[in-house]
Amino acid sequence: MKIVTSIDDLAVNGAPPAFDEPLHVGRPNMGSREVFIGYVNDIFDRKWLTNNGPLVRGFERRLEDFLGVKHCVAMCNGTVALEIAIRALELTGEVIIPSFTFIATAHALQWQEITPVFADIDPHTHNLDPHAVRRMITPKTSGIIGVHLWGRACPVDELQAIADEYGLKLMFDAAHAFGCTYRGRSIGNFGECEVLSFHATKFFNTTEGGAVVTNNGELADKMRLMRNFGFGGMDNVIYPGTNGKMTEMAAAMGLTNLEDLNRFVEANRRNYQVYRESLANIDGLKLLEYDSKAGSNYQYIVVEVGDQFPLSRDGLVDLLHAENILVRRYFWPGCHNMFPYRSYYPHAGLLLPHTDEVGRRVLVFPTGDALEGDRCSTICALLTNISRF
Ligand code: T4K
Repeated sequence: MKIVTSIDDLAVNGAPPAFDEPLHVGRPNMGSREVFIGYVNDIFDRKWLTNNGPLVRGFERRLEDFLGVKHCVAMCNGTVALEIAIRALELTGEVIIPSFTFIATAHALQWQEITPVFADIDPHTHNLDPHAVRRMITPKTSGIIGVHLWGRACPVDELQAIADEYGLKLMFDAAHAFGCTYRGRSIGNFGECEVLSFHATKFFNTTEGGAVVTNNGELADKMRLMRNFGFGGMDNVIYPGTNGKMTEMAAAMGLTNLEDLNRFVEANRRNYQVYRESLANIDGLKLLEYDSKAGSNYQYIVVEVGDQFPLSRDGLVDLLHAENILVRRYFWPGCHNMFPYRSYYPHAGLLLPHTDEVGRRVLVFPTGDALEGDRCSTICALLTNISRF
């Protein structure tokens, strides 16, 4: 473990870094190589690569069982899954979303000429503030997309009450929340539908991949048509559609990784506990705590860098990157400050004070099963030493 007693021991000042190899946020969790190769051998023998193959169908059934949801429609990635869900729900005009999210949430609307309207977040949870959502409703609003940021459920009941009161459709971007719960029920069961991402950087991955899960059979059928160009049978197109299909290789990775899901969660939970105990003693670093009553995948280690810390958030980023700890500033500076939204709404920040404040402070640290051994403790020891300079 690197010992830091003075600023000369820091890599930014020319000393060797704490880690020889970069530690990434989003290093993929990998299941068994042998199990995956077994699936790949079957794919080679079967010569069935995509278009609703047996592994994709098996993967969908496994997710339905795991989440306790009636329908899972697997897709090529989370962004296309969002686009298809939005279109299947016939959202139009304006849709309310948080700005403090990955850009895909906003782009999935803008891509289909629907206006994303940004509502502010609760600074304690980083999730949508229902009061702020209420303020953004106009006669053009057709829906709300809640995002379960960092895997913490957003205020589902409050958002549903607003949607019911105003006759809006509510769906969720659950890209971070696979394996999480809200009030004892799996995420995936709320709103009209929920969208999952299985991108390589998610704690559970299918290389690229995603899914829409819903308890509404009619909606699921519509999305199945939409992900396959609208084919209702051979030579028979009955709906406008796109290509949102998951491949057999992606499903093979998903089926492989499902077998190790508990190990991934356990590794994340252990890492989270190390960060939690160590950061509790450091002034100016605040770990976003997971709700101990809710099931979580613990996939993001989210820290706010406050004024009491001797370095600014960005100064800390430079210092840690030099040590090969590749922390990320997710989701700074907020969608409203990114192209094209910053030119559409140059004054949006006036209504998004918490988004701007949290965005300026937030830093996401590496975790996952790649952080085995005492790597977490080394990161925390380094932070403790820095805090004393
Ligand atoms: N909604 C929300 C709320 C989301 O967060 C996302 C995606 C979506 C929707 C859309 O779902 P998808 O269409 O992606 O399924 C990453 C991911 O690309 C993105 O999936 C994710 N959210 C977002 C939060 O993070 P970047 O730009 O940070 O990726 P990148 O390439 O910088 O990778 C992050 C780190 O992971 C790097 O340090 C390298 C490491 N890495 C990455 C890959 C791909 C690896 O070690 N191995 C790898 O294979 O966006």
